Amino acid sequence: MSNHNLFVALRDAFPTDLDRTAVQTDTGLRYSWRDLDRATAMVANLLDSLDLPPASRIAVQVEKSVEAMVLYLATLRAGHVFLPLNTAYQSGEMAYFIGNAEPAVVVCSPPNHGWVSKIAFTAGTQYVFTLSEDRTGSLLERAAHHSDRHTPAVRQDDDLAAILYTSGTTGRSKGAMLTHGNMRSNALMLRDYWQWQPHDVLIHALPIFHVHGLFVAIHGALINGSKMIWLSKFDPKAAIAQFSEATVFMGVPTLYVRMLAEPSLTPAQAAHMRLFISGSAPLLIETFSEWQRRTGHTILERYGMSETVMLTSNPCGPDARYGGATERCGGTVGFPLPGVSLRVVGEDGQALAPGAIGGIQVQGPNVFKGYWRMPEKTAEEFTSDGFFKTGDVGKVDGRGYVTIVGRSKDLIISGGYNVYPAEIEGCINELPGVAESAVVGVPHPDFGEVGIAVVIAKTGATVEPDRVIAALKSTLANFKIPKRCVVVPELPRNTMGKVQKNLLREQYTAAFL
Ligand code: MLC
Ligand code: AMP
Repeated sequence: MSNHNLFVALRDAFPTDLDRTAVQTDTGLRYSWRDLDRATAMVANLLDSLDLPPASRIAVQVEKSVEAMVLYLATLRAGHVFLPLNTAYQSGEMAYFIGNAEPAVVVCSPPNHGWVSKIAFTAGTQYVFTLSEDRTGSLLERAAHHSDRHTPAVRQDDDLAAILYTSGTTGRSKGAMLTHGNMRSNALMLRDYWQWQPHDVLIHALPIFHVHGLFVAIHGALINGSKMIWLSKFDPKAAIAQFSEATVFMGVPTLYVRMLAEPSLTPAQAAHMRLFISGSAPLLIETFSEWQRRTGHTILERYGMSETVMLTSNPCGPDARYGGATERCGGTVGFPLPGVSLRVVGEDGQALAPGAIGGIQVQGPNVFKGYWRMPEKTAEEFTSDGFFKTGDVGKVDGRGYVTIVGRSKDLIISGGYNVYPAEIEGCINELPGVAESAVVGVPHPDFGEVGIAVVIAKTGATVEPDRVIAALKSTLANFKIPKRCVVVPELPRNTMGKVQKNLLREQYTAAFL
């Protein structure tokens, strides 16, 4: 029986010369391919020694470091299921994720050990380790006692590799279950579609708790045996300075906007680069065109989701499936990737003709297995013929280019992070004196889109906008906090009594411009 463990596919792609540099960090560290192999073996052996049930969840909320990536790879290697958590999540949010996923192991930053371990042990977690970005903490201390050789656990395509929590439009977050097959097929396909070469060097500037930084970027480099230049935190000057040593950059639009503000961004500085990729949020055509003007490079925009990894991409080279098209068409997210079926459907679920706007549905080896312990929710999100309803609204033109024009899900994408208004409104509505609230997304020059909270006070009560914001800051991850709060006498409603968020969006559309 062959081993379909994603780790094996990544490990098989390591270069023959294992002493070459695999990762070089902005803190001056250098890791060879052999270092990655040995370190992942040691952590995998530690996990094996804990005698966990197969496919245990390993929940991780730590600062970005190469060791955090090693922990991810070691989790795959040991056959467990990785559950990455945004470092901005606070205790209420963490209690939900840990309670819902019931991880056997939780790894957190040393300063958070007190409150995180309390939550974890209450939820039945057996082991809580710490891992700091400076390579200290109990995880590595314990791993140091283990062998640096390890035989990867045998896993099949359908076995779980990771759970990514995505917030729900109503109710709580859902854990998207991704399999070894989902991720391996996507990584191998992108290797060809984006024409990765072994001499490529990726600037890794994104956080590693979401699909973009954790899967697209890391798998992309590893499955090509390509080196990574690792930035612990995105800094536009530092990223641009690395262009002369690198060939591939991946970012959310905010990263491109911030780099465009730097005078050091010039065609000469970008001359060594091969490919700039953008995704996770809409890339404004202004940013796309300005980047072309300032660097001579055309950004390749692609589209994906936690539930599906990558779905569509503008071409890197000629795409034979679309008459050899090579144009990276700004404002579009390109073509469905090889192996991905994408259709646009109307209200009645029937496929629409080219150019017509409707709901985007997808099918392919990359599409997830379902939501963790939510069979009904999973069934709702798939059609009877097996297509996943993305919740994005778009169209496909006559040439095959897909454009996303909106979302049917009530979602704000701020700097590449998803913020669900329902969750924020739920918190605001609990505050003293609040009768009701509506959170809407409005354009923002840096984050693309940010939330504004529109609040109604109860009769006779006074609600201070600053207090609303302060109260939210104490319970929610910082990127979810609305950038403004206004208290108004009433909300616009339709004849059914439903709040007309489109009118609120229009009213506040220029609030940050
Ligand atoms: C930070 N802040 C944000 C924010 N990030 N506010 C709104 N939206 C965001 N994305 C706020 C903080 O709350 C804080 O506010 C202030 O900005 C400064 O915080 P910071 O941590 O210093 O910010 P910074 O480091 O500048 O972070 C900005 C950023 C980061 C753009 C670098 O948000 C980022 O890395 N975004 C990438 C997200 C990502 O990887 N998405 C991929 C999802 S996968 P205050 O008030 O506290 O001072 C996906 C699928 C796919 O979508 O297709 O890829
Ligand atoms: P997440 O659930 O965090 O993985 O976010 C996925 C969502 O991000 C998708 O459903 C889209 O709404 C959005 N998204 C990803 N890439 C793009 C893109 N290139 N353009 C517009 N929206 C995007």
